[in-house]
This record gives sequence, structure tokens and C-alpha cells, in this order.
Amino acid sequence: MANGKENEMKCRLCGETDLQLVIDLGKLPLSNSFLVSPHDPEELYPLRLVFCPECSLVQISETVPPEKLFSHYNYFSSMSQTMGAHAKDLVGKTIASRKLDEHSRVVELASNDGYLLQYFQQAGITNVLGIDPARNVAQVAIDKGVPTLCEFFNEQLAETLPKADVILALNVLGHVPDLNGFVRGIQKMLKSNGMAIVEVPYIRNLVECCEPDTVYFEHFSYFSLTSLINLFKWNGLIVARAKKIDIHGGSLRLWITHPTPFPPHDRYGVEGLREREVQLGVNRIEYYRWFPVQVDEMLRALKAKLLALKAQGKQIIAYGAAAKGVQLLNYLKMDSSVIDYVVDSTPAKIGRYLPGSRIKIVPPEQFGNPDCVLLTAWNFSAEIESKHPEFRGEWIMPNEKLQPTMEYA
Ligand code: DWN
Repeated sequence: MANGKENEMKCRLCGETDLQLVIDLGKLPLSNSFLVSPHDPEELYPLRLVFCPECSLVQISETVPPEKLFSHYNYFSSMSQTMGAHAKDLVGKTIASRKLDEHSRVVELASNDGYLLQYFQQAGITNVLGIDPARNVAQVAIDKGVPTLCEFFNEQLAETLPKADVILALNVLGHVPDLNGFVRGIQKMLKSNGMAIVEVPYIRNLVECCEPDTVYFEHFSYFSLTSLINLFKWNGLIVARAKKIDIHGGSLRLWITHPTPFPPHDRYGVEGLREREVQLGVNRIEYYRWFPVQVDEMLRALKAKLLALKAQGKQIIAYGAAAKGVQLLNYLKMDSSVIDYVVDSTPAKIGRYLPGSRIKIVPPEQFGNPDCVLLTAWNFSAEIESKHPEFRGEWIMPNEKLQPTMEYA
């Protein structure tokens, strides 16, 4: 199926060159590069998802330089109470299960604005360090008293830092072109009896709930448990436990350790989840064959619905200038002739325009009185809807298979 740039690339995990095309999503702008003016020029890149038959890693064929994507970043994790509650819950469970105390060292990779480490500090675990390459976001963490190193994490940096009892890496693994170097860094920085906790969006949700809007240039890789087991095993670590969680449209949470002489018998859900992937064929290209058809059907149905509502004279807005929202509106080829504006609470985004669709971003105070709201940040639909109890119109989910995070809201 490969035909195009995927022929020239090597799998980011195993180096395989025979990568197979899953879906070609066209030429698109960077999803977090918001425009100051609706007339600003923007760079477009080919967005193709490919599958590696050797190690099962799904990945995009384009590698936009991380410096271009992450050195100045418009995503602040603290903008969502749901994400904050998710982080606080994980911190509490980690402190208890690892019996952490004031001597314990905790490092978070891609620590963003300190949204998670702050909860360790509040619990008396003060030996914490955040590492994040986005200077504007890291400064917010530093200003709130979270020690933060503004760097890209890698093996070389890891060798200069003290070892940690706990390393957290939530929603970062997919953002790293050099997967093996990143994981070798974790291997080097993790104490022999330490634990790394990793969260990544789960490829089964991407395919089975039809989430093409979660595919964008920041996300180089899209993980199955099969590919993650390979990634950690090939870099001297093991997946000791695995669990499906519902954050960000459906994710995997992994507990990673150094190999131990007596690994847990059933490895806490790892074997069950991995065997299920084998049953479904997640490690074979056939599993992905219908995804492009599903995506086409979903986009056609959603576009028809929105255009019909517009033809009836309805006012339609979107909620969430999320990266996924940028992608969805660009896949739909929607602009302000259909979607009047996008509501978002992120100061760095307000007043700017979405890449591609060039729809204006307004603060929640300007929610207005629309007839319909397209939930472009559908993963947080419960929290968003709870903030507008006065709204009597229609909240529109991009498709009915999506699973928003309902807890914490
Ligand atoms: O991997 C990534 C995930 C974890 O977060 C990053 N590469 C980028 C980012 O993806 P996203 O932009 O799609 O994430 P969110 O968290 O789904 O974006 C939600 C957007 O909605 C944010 O811009 C904040 C906004 N929001 C809001 O305005 N009011 C969110 C909530 C919950 C709200 O109440």
C-alpha cells in the first residue's frame, strides 16, 4: 500500500523500511500554530499515517523538527480541570503505592505548566523536577514554584541528572522522534527499584472510536501495547503493568521498571491486553484497512449535518481550540462561513485564528447564544457542558463512538 514519502522513511522504533500506508490525510498546517491574523501565510505538510509490520508501531511519515513544534507551545495542561483532577488522582495513588516521602525524587518529562508536579509538592514530596522544552510554558511552572528544566529530554541529558524513584511521562512519548533515545534516557535515570509511569493515547481508540483528529504533526507515534512492549524491552526496561484509561479519548497507562528476576505472574493486565491485540490483529495491517473508510464516512456525515443546520439558519460555533479541533475542521474543510467562532479559555489562543480554517478564537465570556456547538474538544465535553448550564441548544459530538472523560467533571 505504500506509495509516497513513507517509502523513504525508516520506522522510528525498529528501522524497518517497508512501511505500509494506513491513511493519507492530505496537506495540513501545524495544529498548534495559531495565526495572529486570518491572512497570515502558513506552511503545509503531508500528513500520512503508516504501519510498521515489524514492530507494530503506527507513525506519521513526516518529521517536522521538534524545535519548530515545541520550543514555543500553546498548550497548557492546567486549562482543563479534568486533566488537573486526573493528575491529582495519579499523584495520590503513586505516593501511596510507592511509599514516597520527602527523600523521594520525582521527575516529570514534558511537565508543561506544573499541572501535575504541584500535587507532589503539596503532599510534601518536594524533591521534584519538571523537564519541558517549551520556554513559555516552563516559565509558568517556574513562576508557580515548580523546579523546571527547559530542555528536550534525551539520553545525554539523563546522564547529567540524579536518578529518580519515579519518572512520569504523560502524553509525551508520541511527541518524540527519537523514541529509543528517549526511553534509554528513562532507563539511565530510573533508580534500580524505581518506577516510570507512562500514559499515551491508545491506537485502539484511535481506530475503533474513529479519532482521526488526534493525528497531527506533534504526534509522531501512535501506540499499541505490542509496540510499547517492544520499545521498552529493546531499551532495557519492562512493562510491569498496563491499564486502559479514558483520558484524552482513550489512553494506556503503563508502569515501567527495570527487569526483575521475578516479574509479576500475569504482569498486571499486560498479557490480557496484549493477547486481545493479537486477537484483533492490531499487529497486522489488516486491522487498519477499514479506518480510511470509517473516517470518510464520519466526516461526510458530520459535514452534511453541519451544512444542513446552517441551511436552516442555525448559528453554529465550536468549543475548544484544541489541536484535534484544528484537525477536524481542516478535514471538514470548514471555515467561518459555517462555524462562526471557536470558544477557548487559553489566554495564549484567545484572539488568534485556527490554522487552516482561520476561524477566530474567543473567550468563554463571548460564548453568545448559538443554536449549536460543535465539541471540537470532545474529550472534555462533560466539563465544557457543565460550564454553560444556560445553553439550551445542541451540543454536537463529531461522532457517536467517541468516549469523553466523564469522571472528575
Ligand atoms: O498530546 C497532546 C494532548 C495531550 O493535548 C498535545 N500534543 C496537545 C493537546 O492536544 P489538544 O490541544 O487536542 O488537547 P485538549 O486538552 O483536548 O485541548 C482542549 C482545549 O479546549 C484547550 O485549548 C483548552 C480548551 N478548553 C476550554 O477552553 N475550556 C478545555 C476545557 C476542558 C474547557 O473547559
